Amino acid sequence: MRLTKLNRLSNAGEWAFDRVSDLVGNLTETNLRLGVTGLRRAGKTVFVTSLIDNLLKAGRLPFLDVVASNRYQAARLRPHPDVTVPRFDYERHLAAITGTQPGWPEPTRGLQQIRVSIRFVPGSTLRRTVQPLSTLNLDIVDYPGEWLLDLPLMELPYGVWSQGVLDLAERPPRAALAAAWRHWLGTVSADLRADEAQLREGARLYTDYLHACRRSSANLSVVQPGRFVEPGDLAGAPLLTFCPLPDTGREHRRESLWALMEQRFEAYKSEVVRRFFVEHFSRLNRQIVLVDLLGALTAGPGSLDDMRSALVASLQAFRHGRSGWLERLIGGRIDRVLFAATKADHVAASQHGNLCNLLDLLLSDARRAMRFEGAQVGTVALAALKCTETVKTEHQGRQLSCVQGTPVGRDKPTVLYPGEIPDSLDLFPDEAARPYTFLDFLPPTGAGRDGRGLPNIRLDQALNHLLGDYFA
Ligand SMILES: Nc1nc2c(ncn2[C@@H]2O[C@H](COP(=O)(O)OP(=O)(O)OP(=O)(O)O)[C@@H](O)[C@H]2O)c(=O)[nH]1
Ligand SMILES: [Mg+2]
Repeated sequence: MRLTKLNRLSNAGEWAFDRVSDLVGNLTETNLRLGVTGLRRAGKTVFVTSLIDNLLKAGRLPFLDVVASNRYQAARLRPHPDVTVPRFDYERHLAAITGTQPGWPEPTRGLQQIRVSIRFVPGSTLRRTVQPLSTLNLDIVDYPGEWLLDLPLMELPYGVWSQGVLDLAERPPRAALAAAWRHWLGTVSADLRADEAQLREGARLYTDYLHACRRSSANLSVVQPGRFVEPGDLAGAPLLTFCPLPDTGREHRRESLWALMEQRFEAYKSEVVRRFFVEHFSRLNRQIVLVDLLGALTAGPGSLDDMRSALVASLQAFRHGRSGWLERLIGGRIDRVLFAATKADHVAASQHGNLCNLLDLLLSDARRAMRFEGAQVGTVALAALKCTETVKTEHQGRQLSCVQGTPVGRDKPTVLYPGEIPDSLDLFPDEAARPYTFLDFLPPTGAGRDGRGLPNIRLDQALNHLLGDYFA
């Protein structure tokens, strides 16, 4: 059966989608789980919102092969088969971005997921003969970035985790933030019998320290365990009443402070972290790692190192490598990964090449390890929502590439010269120097009102890498 070419735009597209469903009764569907990985404020929620909006409207993905070759029919949101997890509130996030007073979605406080089904004409003649129209169900979860940092805990015994946290807390800028908790540690003995009140007090002071890290202008990423600062539905649960302790080197008696803390830590690992991983991350097929490199450059050298170690440790929890058809079906290995420097619209287009190179350099070991396992790895500089335009201005006889957009806190578009992105990791002249200031922008007024999808930078290229072969 030859299908007529369908209008892709919004309502007409939905109508066409229904008609096609009726016409083609026997479709086989492929499910693909995309892992959107990123630390706090990396841009996950905005990315998922823009991804869905652009797939639904498909008017701003010119270089996505399946669109360019006119094989993209339409997409629509469908109920997720797992009805126990709240749905990703795409409509609310989109409304925040495109409202009369454009703003950003709130930080994510819990788990949400969504399924978008994409219908397309297969690229290969053979596949088309057997199946004129195919469906790809794309499943995505969104979660607070803080929870990602829990994944490395799965492999760590309590003593090793404690020592790592204590070492970090001794050094600036954390030492000052951890002062009250470290003082408390000096007043207790890990070997003595402990009661619930002591556990609660330790956990409270440690949580205060984690909140202080999160608030710090140094933009610290290593904030563990994630549920201490973003508890979701676990607020107040005894599972969250533990903290790291210095090891005395002696044997720890039952009911000692150490033994009780260790029990809670192990329960947290199995009840919270492992469950989160198994239910939502263990069967991913593809992964995009969103990195707010510009935010880390603005915050200074400590922030960049901190972000790198947090990301590298988290990525080790995932299984990367080549996967055959069976693994694709049941999940288990991530065979394509894309590292993305987000918010590329903060800098002029001429800087995107350097931004990409810098991300490559920063995470080169992680990329190599994934490649070694057989995964295909790419890097891109993207903006899920393009909030600025690149404009040229002249300054003292020199042509400068600037960006024009409305910075957060202002009410009018402004032309700014955000500076240049370095092309090496030798970024900061000295420890205290902060030579980079990349401002945050508001979403542009009227974004996406033309019904073509949210304006973006290189979302189509990202999708080609992540999903392209599924559309073949
Ligand atoms: N200019 C620009 N800013 C962006 C873009 N994406 C995200 N941002 C900015 O980054 C902030 C965080 O984005 P989110 O998508 O909420 O980040 P997240 O990773 O979901 O953060 P958590 O929910 O806290 O884990 C937004 O409030 C915006 O200020 C983008 O494409 N362009
Ligand atoms: Mg979010």
